[in-house]
Amino acid sequence: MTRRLWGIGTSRTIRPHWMLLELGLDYETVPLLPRSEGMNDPEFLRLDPRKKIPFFEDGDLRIGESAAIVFHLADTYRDHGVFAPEPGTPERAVFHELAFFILTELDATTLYVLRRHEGLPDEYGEAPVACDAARAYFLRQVGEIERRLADGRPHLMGDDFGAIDILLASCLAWARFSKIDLSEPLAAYQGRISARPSFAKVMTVNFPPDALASLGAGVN
Ligand SMILES: N[C@@H](CCC(=O)N[C@@H](CS)C(=O)NCC(=O)O)C(=O)O
Repeated sequence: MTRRLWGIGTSRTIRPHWMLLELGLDYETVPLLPRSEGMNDPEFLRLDPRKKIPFFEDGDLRIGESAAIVFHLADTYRDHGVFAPEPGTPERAVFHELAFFILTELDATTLYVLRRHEGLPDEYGEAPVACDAARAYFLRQVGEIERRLADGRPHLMGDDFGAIDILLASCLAWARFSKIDLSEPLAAYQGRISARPSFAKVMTVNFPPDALASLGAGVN
C-alpha cells in the first residue's frame, strides 16, 4: 500500500477521505483522533512534528493540509472523474479564489473559532463575543456562495461535482453542527452533495462511533 491517510473524526479529515473514495483509490487509514493518545505515536511524530491531521503519504510524497491533499489527488488522478480545472487556466484561477475563500473566510477564521471557543473551552478558553461575531461573519460571508449558486448550477463550479464541492460541503456540514442555520439554497446544495453514495460511505469511514463520541458539542 503506497497511500496512507492519517486521521479521522473531523471536518478537515473528511476531505481527503472523501476525495479518495470519489476517485476509487485504495489507501490505508490510520484512525487517529485529534487530541488522542495516538497523536503521540512515534511514527506519526516523525512524519508530522506539527501534530496535525489529516496527514497523507502517497509514495514518497508526504503532505498535511486537507485542501492541499485534495488538490494533489484531483490533479494527479484527474482521469478518475472528480472535476478540478487544469492548472494555468482562467477556471483554475476561479477555483483557487473559491478554495482560499472557503478555507480562510469560512473554515479558519469562523468555524474553527467556534470549535475552539465553544467546543474546546478548556483548551482554548471561552469567548462568547468572538463566537457571536463568528456566526454573524459566517452568514455574511456565505452570501458569496449563495450568489455563485443563484444561476441554478448544481455544483459550485457548474454542472460537474468537483474538488471544490468537497471543501464547501465539509464547511456547510460543519456549520450545521455548529448550530448555524443554512439558507434554503445552501441547504438544497448540501442535500444534493450529501446524496452522493460516496458521502454516506465517507461518513462511516471518517465518523465511526468512537469518533462521534469524542466530538461532544460540535466537530472540527
Ligand atoms: N488547516 C489544517 C487544519 C488541521 C487541523 O487543525 N487539524 C486538527 C483537527 S481538525 C488537529 O489536528 N487538531 C489536533 C491538535 O490541534 O492538537 C487542515 O485543513 O488540514
